[in-house]
Amino acid sequence: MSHANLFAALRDAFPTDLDAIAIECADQIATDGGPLRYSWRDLERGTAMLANLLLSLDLPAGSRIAAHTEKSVEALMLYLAVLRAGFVYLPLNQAYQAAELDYFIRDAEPAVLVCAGAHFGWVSKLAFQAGTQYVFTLNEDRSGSLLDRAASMSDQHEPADKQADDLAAILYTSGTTGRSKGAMLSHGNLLSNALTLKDLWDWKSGDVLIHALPIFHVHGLFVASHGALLNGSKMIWFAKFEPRAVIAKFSEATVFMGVPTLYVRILAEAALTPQACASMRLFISGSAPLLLETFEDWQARSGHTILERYGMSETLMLSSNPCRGLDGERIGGTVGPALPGVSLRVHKDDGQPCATDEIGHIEVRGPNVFSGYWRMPEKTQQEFTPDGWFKTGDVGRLDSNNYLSIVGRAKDLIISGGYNVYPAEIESYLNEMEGVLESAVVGVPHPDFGEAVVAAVVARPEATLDGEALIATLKRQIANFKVPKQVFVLSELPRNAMGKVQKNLLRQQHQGLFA
Ligand code: MLC
Ligand code: AMP
Repeated sequence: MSHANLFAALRDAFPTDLDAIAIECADQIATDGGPLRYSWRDLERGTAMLANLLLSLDLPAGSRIAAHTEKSVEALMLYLAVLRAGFVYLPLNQAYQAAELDYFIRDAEPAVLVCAGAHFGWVSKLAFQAGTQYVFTLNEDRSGSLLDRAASMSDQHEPADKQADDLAAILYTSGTTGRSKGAMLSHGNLLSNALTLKDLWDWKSGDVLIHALPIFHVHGLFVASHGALLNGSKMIWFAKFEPRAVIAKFSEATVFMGVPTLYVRILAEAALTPQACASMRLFISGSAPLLLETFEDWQARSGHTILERYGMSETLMLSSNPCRGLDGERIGGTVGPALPGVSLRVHKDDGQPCATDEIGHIEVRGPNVFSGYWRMPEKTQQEFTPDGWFKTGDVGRLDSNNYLSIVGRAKDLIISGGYNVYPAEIESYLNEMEGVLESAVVGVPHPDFGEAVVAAVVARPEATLDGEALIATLKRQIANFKVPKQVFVLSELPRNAMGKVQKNLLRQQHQGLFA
């Protein structure tokens, strides 16, 4: 296919009435005092003007356009404009601090970076030092140089001609041993996954999506946004998740997507009742394990059965519980069968296939699977089997109905509130600190975040450490969600006979810390 631009496919699905509301902001007020609203025409014109702005900069083909901004409809339009103009989108969590951002910018070498005006000083310094040509600002109140410059651009633009395997976005995932890796996703990866989910999740006319997730990860940026756009569905947009306000909007919506923490927080509200959810047809959970308790509580309190699905940055969505009753039952504690067109297998350590219900490594193949890590060919090769399957790093089993259950992770990864935290990265920061001899970071159960980051540190001889002081230092260095909720000072780390730190003992010891 020569014209495989994802934006073109999304735009083809815009309703014929371009003046209909495409996005209604639930937590932002327009100048007339009503809710801030965007029509389909606004999306069409806004993305054309932004695409024309990018093209006016005379950037080389394949240029990366990085966004380190708050969630806003304009930030979503920037993403769509990057696709439209044929460049490569690089979303970055606004919580990232200087050292983290510096790494991404040096690695991805974006030609353009968009950041909040309040951060322009330090962010532009990093970017210009790394060779970025243009730094624009985009603020929560829709002010800033990006929109100022776009305002004088034409609102006509023909989407760039793209092949299915042309790069559309790079999503950074932290590495288990050090450097973060940029997963390269193509127009074809994104479009094939979006089309599969449109059908599987039975998107229909009249559907309205509540969008309450951040837009710098797969879940909010791709799964949720593409789903609504490809169906020409209105989105009720939350710049920040607020459980009571979300419940109040269920009566105007039909579809909601969240990480488990969002479901836990909504369950804590008395306003969650079957009546409040009467117009809803589908609640989807993913990005982290959904506890069976949450699944069952949700059934009892809302009258709806959550559909749990499984995916990752490198592969987009992989498996899903059924949506339509005739496709089967939604089973709590499982992430359902592989998506149509996606192949999924479970293999033993020796590479042999596991029997039904036997636990092993989850490996996948399909049009959704990324082409590799940005500028890391060796790393890419390591993550694929010789016969071309991607090793997810997740551990699970397939039952006799081919439903997958994820039972653990081979990768040393903590998922806190849907965000990935790699212990090795936090340990490297702790080990650099004055007085720290060594450290070990683990995840322990947490009622709100699912898992919470906890660290154990050992002081150098003669040094005295204070856990709170270490936390305060980390808060100035790394994104807030990565900072350990507690740091324990130990005289030594538990080790096995081979000298390896026994993280499982640390986990066991602090199992009940947040119970
Ligand atoms: C915030 N905090 C967290 C945290 N989020 N701590 C641990 N884990 C998290 N996820 C901390 C802050 O540092 C702060 O600490 C305190 O909690 C309050 O911060 P906040 O900013 O007010 O929190 P809040 O806005 O309420 O954020 C919580 C949240 C957010 C659950 C809404 O984390 C969130 O949106 N998570 C979703 C992530 C997501 O979209 N993941 C998808 C990845 S895609 P202090 O100490 O400063 O007070 C993927 C693939 C797939 O995985 O399959 O989908
Ligand atoms: P990310 O790198 O942010 O894309 O995170 C991907 C990881 O999130 C996967 O490899 C899984 O470990 C985890 N994940 C995603 N969905 C689920 C789910 N439904 N249940 C358990 N883990 C999940």
